[in-house]
Amino acid sequence: MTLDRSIIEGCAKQLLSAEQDVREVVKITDAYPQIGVDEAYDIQECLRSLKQSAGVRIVGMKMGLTSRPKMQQMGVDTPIYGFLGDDNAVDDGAVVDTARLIHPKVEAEIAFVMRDALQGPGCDIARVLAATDYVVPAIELIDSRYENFRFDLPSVIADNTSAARYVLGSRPTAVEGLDLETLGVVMEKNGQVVEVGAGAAVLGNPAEAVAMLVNMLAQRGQVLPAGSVVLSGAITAAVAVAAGDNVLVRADGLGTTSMRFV
Ligand code: OOG
Ligand code: MG
Repeated sequence: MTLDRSIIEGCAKQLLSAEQDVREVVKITDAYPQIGVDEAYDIQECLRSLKQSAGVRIVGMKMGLTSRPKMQQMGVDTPIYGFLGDDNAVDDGAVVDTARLIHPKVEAEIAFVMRDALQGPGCDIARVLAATDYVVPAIELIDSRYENFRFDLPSVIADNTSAARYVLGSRPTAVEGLDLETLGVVMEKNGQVVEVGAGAAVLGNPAEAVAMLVNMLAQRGQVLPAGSVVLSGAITAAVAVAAGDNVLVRADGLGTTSMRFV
């Protein structure tokens, strides 16, 4: 089914202004129940073009809903992808202003930084590892533009999978010799452990999420460019944050990364 171009652009503009004005909107499928997954990625691509026209540089991609805890938390059961712009990047340990966010939540993730471009179909874990420059622990801050963080699959895809901010650890680690499946990850909020998990929570291996991303991009005739940052998806459920909070993620052997909220 093809959706009228004016509807695609209208949805993308509405989601962009919701983000800019820090305002919730009703999910797009309430107004347009005919929007499916393909049309939702059309809207996401339109949103990406609008941001690029406004000067945003695309620095990478993210996978979402790759773990059982996240699928259960959000009531959605298929992995999805979104894009990361330089406006989403935050320096390790930096302060994030909650006044610019609607209802922020944080997730513990493993980020891949790609040395080589990857093209699907047929991408697998071995190709991902061979193309990876290094991995680092990451915190993804998600902020759905929808009321009460409630959505269906097409709505969250159109909303760039709730992408808002992310921070990467500052110590790169090569993947050679690393067991990404047993890699333990701990999330602390204000010095208390709030979530724990291991890499295998993400599709059995976080590198599998990167392979899936590459294969999903191929379905739309796209590649994962060299130099991309890839957030491989939350290992644990997402945790709500507010002004005054400090969040730190520690990954076994990879060091830590943190965000502070005002
Ligand atoms: C969708 C984005 C999920 C992840 O890592 O699973 C995501 C959402 O839960 O709002 O980024
Ligand atoms: Mg995420």
